[in-house]
Amino acid sequence: MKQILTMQDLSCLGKCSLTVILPVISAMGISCSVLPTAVLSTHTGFPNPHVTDLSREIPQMIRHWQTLEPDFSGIMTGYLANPQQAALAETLIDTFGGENCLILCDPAMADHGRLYSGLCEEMVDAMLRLCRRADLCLPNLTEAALLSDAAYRCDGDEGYCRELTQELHRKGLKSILLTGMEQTPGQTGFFWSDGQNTYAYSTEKLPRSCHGTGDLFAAVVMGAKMRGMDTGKAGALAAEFVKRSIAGTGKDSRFGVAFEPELKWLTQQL
Ligand code: PXL
Repeated sequence: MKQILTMQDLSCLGKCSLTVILPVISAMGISCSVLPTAVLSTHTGFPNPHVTDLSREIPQMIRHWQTLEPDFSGIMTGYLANPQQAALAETLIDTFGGENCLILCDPAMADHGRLYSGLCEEMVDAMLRLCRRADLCLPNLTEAALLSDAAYRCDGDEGYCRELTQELHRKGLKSILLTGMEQTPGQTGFFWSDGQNTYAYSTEKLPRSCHGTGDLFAAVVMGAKMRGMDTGKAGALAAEFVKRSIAGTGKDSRFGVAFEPELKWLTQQL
């Protein structure tokens, strides 16, 4: 069984990041180790979360793991509590990211045109440096616009996505799966580019947005890549899984998306 390591926060109430990644990766038949960046009482979409920043603990955890020589087939980073943690993620990659280890970076720092509450502007440059280290990056439209210094458009069609990915390649990113593409009204999808080849995928857009769907998408992509799928197929599977999960989520989506009933369907697609 393959083993991956993921570095992101543990938000205790309101499913996102680790509480989404862990069950999805496990259901996909991959073993998942975790490096928590912070423990939050809730995700930052709720007012005034209590945050315990774990930056000081991370170097010691890495040092301990070094004595155990774990073998990771993938390293996946997500929400980081501050810019210094991006440098720690780079150390993690230097230490455990061997030749055959897939590095996936979800620069989970912004949505709907702005940074998540509590994050500072310096996060953008720190995340850009980390994204350069990744084999595959998964920004949404807001994150891609911030990372590439471009104007944000909430209704980004394929042309806009192509421009954003070209600019991100110029900034040093390798393979980019850009989420939130809206080719025509009522559709949502993604645009993938590795600088030479591109691929666009669209599906029906449900008329609501739920918290944690970016993390859910990233988890499925990582799991599917570990199961040998190419990036286009992995993205399409992730998009359909997210859509099914949103469709089954009740009115109050602040507590997260109801992905659990869809896990069986997900495993049947592998
Ligand atoms: O879903 C991304 C995410 C992850 N972690 C925390 C967040 C968010 C989005 O708001 O607040 C703590």
